[in-house]
Amino acid sequence: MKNMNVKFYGITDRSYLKDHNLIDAIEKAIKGGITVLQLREKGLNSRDFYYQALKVKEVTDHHGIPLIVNDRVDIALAVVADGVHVGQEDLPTKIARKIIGKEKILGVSVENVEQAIQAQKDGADYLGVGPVFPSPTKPEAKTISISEVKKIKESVNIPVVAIGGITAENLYDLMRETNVDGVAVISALFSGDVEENATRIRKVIEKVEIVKIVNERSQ
Ligand code: TZP
Ligand code: MG
Repeated sequence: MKNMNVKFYGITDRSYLKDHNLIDAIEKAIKGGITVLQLREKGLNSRDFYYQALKVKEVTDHHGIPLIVNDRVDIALAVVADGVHVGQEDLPTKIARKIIGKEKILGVSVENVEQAIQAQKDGADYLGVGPVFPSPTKPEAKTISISEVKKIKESVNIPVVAIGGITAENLYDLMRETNVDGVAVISALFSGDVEENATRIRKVIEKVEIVKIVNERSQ
């Protein structure tokens, strides 16, 4: 993949911020250790989404963090973001890849092995898989079993990021059991103290990495 560390994938959702400013919250998430940021805006019109994305890009560029735009290939290109993330109801992977070209990062949400293999074949750089736990952000979505996540991870050779209901408390076991490359977090990152949340989550991710290295060495 085009040079991106997916291990701590922060995704915005302004509804968790109450009266806090999105840009401040992103700054805090970066300070706490996210490695990539996705701008996810479900309610904005195109103009507002574009200006929002421009502002966010200034911050992510300043800190050297990749910016991925959710859903909107046009806005990703318009603000010269690092990439775009599409789901199974957005533009098909092949078409999104054709529009953004070879250099931009393309993420695709998948729910099963078949979709994962297809997305990889069609040009995805990484996969989002979930919800792995019930998600307060997407309560209507049916969870995917841990064994399916494991199977998806084993079926592709691009990075796999788990999403949905992930917290500092449950991510250690999830990452150890599934071997996913990263975790994507919305509510457990952006509700309350964003910097403290990010710092706690990042620490657990680092613990997973250390345990993995130690285990590999002792084998
Ligand atoms: N896709 C699957 S679950 C989800 C998305 C966008 C929402 C994740 O949010 P949270 O708050 O981390 O559960
Ligand atoms: Mg989408």
